[in-house]
Amino acid sequence: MAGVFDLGDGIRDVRAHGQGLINDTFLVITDSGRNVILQRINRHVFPEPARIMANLRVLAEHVRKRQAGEGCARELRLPGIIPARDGKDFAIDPQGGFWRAMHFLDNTITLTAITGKAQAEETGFALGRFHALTHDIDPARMHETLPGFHNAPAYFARFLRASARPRAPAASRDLLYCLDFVETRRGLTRVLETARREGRLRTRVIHGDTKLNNFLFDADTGRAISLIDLDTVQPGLIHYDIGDCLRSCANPAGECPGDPASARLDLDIGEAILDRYFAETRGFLTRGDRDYIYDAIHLIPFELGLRFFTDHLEGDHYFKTDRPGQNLHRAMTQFALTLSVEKHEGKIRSLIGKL
Ligand code: GN1
Ligand code: MG
Repeated sequence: MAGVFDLGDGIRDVRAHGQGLINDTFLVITDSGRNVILQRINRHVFPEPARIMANLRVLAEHVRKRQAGEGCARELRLPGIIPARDGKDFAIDPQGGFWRAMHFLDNTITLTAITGKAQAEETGFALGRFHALTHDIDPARMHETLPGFHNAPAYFARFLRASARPRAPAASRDLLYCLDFVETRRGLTRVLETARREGRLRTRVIHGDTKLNNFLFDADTGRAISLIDLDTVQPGLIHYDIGDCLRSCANPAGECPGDPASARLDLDIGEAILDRYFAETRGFLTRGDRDYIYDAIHLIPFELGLRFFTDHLEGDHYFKTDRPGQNLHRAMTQFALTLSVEKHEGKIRSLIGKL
């Protein structure tokens, strides 16, 4: 499909790229050595992928104007869209697959784990800057690309349906553990949605998928220069992004450690991320926003564990897997992280208060 896009050059090579669990991603290298990201969007997950591209246009234009106006010292770069030869922002293949192409930001790297305070601060900078740049976009201008994404009570309802189905009699210990873990945390799933419904938290434009490998760092300086994977940019609570960022960046064990029990929240990394995040968002983050940051850090790993677990119960049709049982293992990992957050609740709350 690479040839359908207006690359202005021949194609030397196309290879699989990244570790995304939803879309298929390829790196295209052109004859003159330029790198382009080509993606097939998962249509089972994103019902109307054209909405993604429409949102990207709104985002790019807004961010361009804001950064030009401010002449800011440190820009956050966003990957630019490469249109198809017919001028559209995407192309449909004969099987109905939805493809799009974006510029690859050269001389950048992604990290598999945060190894020090400086990297943690850089992640906090990038997320804070992203929110600072987008907080004044009217969310009504953005489509919902993935309806119900981060609606934890809806995920819980879905879990109840999946867990009510008959199972093989010899349920594993891990499975029974997860059932119990989820059932005892039903109330947690409502915390952010209730605050939103009652007007204590307001809807803004969010990134939606702030895991570590969506942050790009300059290969020479190590500074964060971009946040990529913009498919879930849509109206939502910035708390989802903050919780997801700590979930992913402040757990040194990652999403697939050998032993799920090794997942934990590293308080030093978490503090460095939040410290820098607050510095970037001081201009608009409210007291009320701060009141729910602990809840977000608590909820989002639980929510992802619940999503992995439900996918396991439903037969692994949402997240890509390499082997049976992988989604159960991923769920156990997120639940161990949730437990670690619960264990450190006092410390996390006091560091949020202090920053
Ligand atoms: C999925 O596809 P990817 O890797 O960008 C998922 C996120 C999860 C993440 C966990 C649309 O993101 O919500 O946090 O996996 N994206 C979607 O690795 O469901
Ligand atoms: Mg994604």
